Amino acid sequence: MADTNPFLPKSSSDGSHLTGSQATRRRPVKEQLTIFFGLLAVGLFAALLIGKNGSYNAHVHENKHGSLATSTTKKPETLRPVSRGPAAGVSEKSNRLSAKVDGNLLAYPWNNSMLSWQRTAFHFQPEKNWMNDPNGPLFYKGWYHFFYQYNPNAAVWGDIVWGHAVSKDMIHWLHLPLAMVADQWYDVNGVWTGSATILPDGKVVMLYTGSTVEAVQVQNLAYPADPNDPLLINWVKYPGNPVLVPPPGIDKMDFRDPTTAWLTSEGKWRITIGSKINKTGIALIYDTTDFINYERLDGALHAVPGTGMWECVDFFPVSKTEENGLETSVNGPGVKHVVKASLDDDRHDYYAIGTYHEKNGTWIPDQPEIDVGIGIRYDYGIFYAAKTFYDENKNRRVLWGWIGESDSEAADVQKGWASLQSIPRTILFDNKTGTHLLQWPVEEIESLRLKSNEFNQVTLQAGTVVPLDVGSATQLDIIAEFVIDKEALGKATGSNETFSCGSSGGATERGALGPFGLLVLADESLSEQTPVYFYIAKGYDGNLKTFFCNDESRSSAASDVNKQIYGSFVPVLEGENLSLRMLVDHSIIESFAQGGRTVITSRVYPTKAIYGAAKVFLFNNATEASVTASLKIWQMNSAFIRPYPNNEKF
Ligand code: DQQ
Repeated sequence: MADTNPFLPKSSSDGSHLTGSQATRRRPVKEQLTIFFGLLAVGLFAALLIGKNGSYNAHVHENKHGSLATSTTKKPETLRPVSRGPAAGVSEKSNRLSAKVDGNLLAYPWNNSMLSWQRTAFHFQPEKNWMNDPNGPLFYKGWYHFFYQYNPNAAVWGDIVWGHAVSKDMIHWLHLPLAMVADQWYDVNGVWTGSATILPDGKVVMLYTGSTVEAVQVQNLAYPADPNDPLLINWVKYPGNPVLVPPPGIDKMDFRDPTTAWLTSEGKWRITIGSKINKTGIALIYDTTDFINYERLDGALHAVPGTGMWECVDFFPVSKTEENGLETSVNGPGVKHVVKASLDDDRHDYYAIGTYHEKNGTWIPDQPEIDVGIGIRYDYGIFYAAKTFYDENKNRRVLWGWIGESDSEAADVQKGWASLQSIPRTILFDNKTGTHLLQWPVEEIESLRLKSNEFNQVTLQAGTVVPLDVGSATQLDIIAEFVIDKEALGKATGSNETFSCGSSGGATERGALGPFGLLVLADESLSEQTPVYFYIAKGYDGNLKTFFCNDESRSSAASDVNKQIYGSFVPVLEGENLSLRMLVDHSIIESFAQGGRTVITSRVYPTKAIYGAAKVFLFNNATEASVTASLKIWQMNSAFIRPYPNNEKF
């Protein structure tokens, strides 16, 4: 089965997710709410329909497991911006949800047992309080180092310093003392995001943004106090800081997040820094020989009108021919370059693949229609401020991303922590599509796999739910393949109706060829469930287009949780089966379709489907096609992330 449609819509009426999300990003709030309530109504209607025609319930599991529509969210949710960050010149750092009905805030009565369950077992998180962006990841003298934006004082954004942890495998982390605190005039308002560069002689250079005493964003230089210390415990801030201040024409609050430096053929180091000019997102570009003095190049590495402030820009090479990562300075034949920007306006990470022109320090996207900020995202769920680094230990490029909460800030305060990091992902150029990257959890995660269950060739008739007996189902690694009935594919009538995950009714919206996939973190009665699924849409022209979605709308009985339907188009090429990998770790679900071409991260907060009550099901909510599924599901061990044991060392 192949999706013959290219990634891009041919016209704006194509209605793919791409077009939808572009439009949505610029829609006024009032219009979004109108659409939201409209969709809610459509969803309820679809749920009613399923109940009415009964086909979903026709299967033998009907009575036991009910339908996907068992507990459609009935209460409207309101997204309320909490303005903490923007006033400080950075993106809003609080989650934005408060559920209101008739003007009253509906706080769910979370108990300690529910909140404790939400803490993850193998994702990186500090022992307590708030975390956001990954900073300066690197491999040094046998240790992986991870730094992160951290509030040591509360479970909300503020008082930002650099947390620090080390690991031998990027999975089993040991917390170290704070690496850098806000103790200088040039970073007293926050030690913000930065990146590491490893020089050819092995020295480590760290560039980071400081928010000064006057809230001006400046770039600062820091380096390890003792290069012989593999743990890099102590850091020295260069006494001549700041090394860069906002250039003319750039607002003092729009100049942040320096990248890892790469070498030019002249032997200079080059970095890029995110900014905006009016509504144009821009990556400013500088050369340096000593990391102290900088020369700004004319123009920009790249700029895209309408995309707003670019945070946490990343720039790195990928190989067109080899299945390994490239060191940041690598250039030449067989190399493409990726630009990624984190859009402050919509809080998503967008990338594009293109060609770097070293001479004038510019980069041109291969396909301007899917340029940075208007095309492909790393992740269609919650995932922001991501950063890659080259891991010389294993010759790979690894991506880290900050995964926020989608519960209420009050619940974060109650549980005493907020935010996770993704499982680090290896990143490769997808030479089959030429447009996408492939993201995949680092192989070390497999060391946590415990006992497994295999399910081979399970037939899922249209409209069925099949329970999978895997025992405890809150820490899982799942791989699955789906083969859809060929006859049904051929017979299905094409339609000119457009589909996108976000504007559909979610897993309850039935088509001839989908949705089908897995229900995770589901209770026995399916009153709580998170469907992760494929949906195949057939156009009038007979072309097939596959979507990969997560539907959080029934993930929790709690009203003060932001429940979304996420997803996007996923290219499926001739000869490929539909394939899926999922990491379930308490309140996080990371899902990878087609080898990591399309990725979705969800945060979900069930109230019943927790501990021993959490279960996994297969489902096929198509009206026509049967699907055959084969899966392997591993229980996952904890990574036992804890403080570094030898505390007297510090
Ligand atoms: N987070 C940092 C900024 C960056 C933002 C502040 C992105 O440096 O732009 O915590 O989340």
